[in-house]
Amino acid sequence: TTNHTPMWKDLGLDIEAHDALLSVLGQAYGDIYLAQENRPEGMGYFDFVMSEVHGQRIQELVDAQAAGRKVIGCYCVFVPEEISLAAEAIQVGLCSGADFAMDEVEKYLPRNTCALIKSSLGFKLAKVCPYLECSDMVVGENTCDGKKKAYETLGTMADNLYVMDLPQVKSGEGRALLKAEFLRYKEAVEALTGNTIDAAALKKGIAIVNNKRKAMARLAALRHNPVLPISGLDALIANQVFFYDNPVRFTDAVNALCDELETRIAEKTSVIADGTPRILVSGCPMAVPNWKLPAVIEASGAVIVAEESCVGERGCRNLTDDSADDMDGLMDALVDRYLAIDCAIFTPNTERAGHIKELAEKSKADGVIQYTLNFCQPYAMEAIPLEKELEETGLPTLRIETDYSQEDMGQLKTRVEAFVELL
Ligand code: BJ8
Repeated sequence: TTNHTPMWKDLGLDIEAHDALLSVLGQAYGDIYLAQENRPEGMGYFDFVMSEVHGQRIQELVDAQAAGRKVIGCYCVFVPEEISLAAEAIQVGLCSGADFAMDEVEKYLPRNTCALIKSSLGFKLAKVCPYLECSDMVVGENTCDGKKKAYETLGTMADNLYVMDLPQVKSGEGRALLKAEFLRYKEAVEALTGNTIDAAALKKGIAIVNNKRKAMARLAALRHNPVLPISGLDALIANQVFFYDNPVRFTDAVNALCDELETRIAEKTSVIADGTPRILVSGCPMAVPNWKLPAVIEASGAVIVAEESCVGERGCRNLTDDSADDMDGLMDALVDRYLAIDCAIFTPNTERAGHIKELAEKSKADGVIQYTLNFCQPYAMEAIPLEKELEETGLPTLRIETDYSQEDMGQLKTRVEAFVELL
């Protein structure tokens, strides 16, 4: 294997802290992922990508930069990768799925801030994220209050932060704001890259991202089968890798995996025994390496068959209509596609309940686990009426609020096991 340390040093990473992070990550991946039985062979690709998450992929980004391309890091599925790609930029998700440098973080953010936000700042303060350090531009978005205020703090530490405003209401005015912000983003990306985006380039960007989302929709649909060809944990890794891999190569890998899963279904190769309770997980996004709750669920004798999450269906669900041939038509199509995302920061956010019910039905879920990060008001608030609504349709639900620490593992296991036993 290549020694990536010189590259990490060049990026300004704290090598010692970074080594510690990688060893924890590798250990967790081995314990949670590689220990699973009867995995599809196609997961080998994702195992490799995960093993090289700070290595080969970063080398690719650095090489692309040497060849004149730009890297854009982002924290939310509202940042349109189609536009980034249209300017030949590479867009990567910035994970924020682990606690790091929490003592330092709490000098800048209140203790009662969600783990995802704390983690994003922790990775910056500890200098352990090569994606963040190699990004030419980092995009923050005005979604929840915690994130938008934390970006003000991040902005004092990074000179390449670009903040995208987002509507909170899906009205005509809200749509106009999103369109104006996507146009402003397009200009910012053009200025960053020196490339002008025309309709043909945008169409190409839309096609690449549509294909990636189509592959994920195919994977999601295969999990609806009673013969379950893949675990929820493995599907989650595909959903997580979605955010930082080369999009075309990723799409091919997911489609190859899906071919294999189709064969598994035809041959009745299931990863579960008949009667295993099927769970839909709904709520906050799970960024790498946040595998805590899924690992607990799948160790408790249940299996996850769908994620109603931005790292999952909410993020991938809709395609962009690419039928227009002019810039304005394509931008409108993009705005419509993104405005359909039913994130809890919107008010009202009535479509989400329908989506969860539909997904539960399609995936033949026996129960829904609502996953909320501690102190995440938007998802915690929605969880209460959602629980009522789901239970009225006969779907048992469990509300979990947790963070990235291991402190509540015992309690988490007990609650999940008790819920699974009910199903
Ligand atoms: S579109 S879900 S990726 S904002 S967990 S930071 S909401 S306090 S992540 Fe999200 Fe975009 Fe919406 Fe999706 Fe705030 Fe809650 Fe923390 Fe959250």
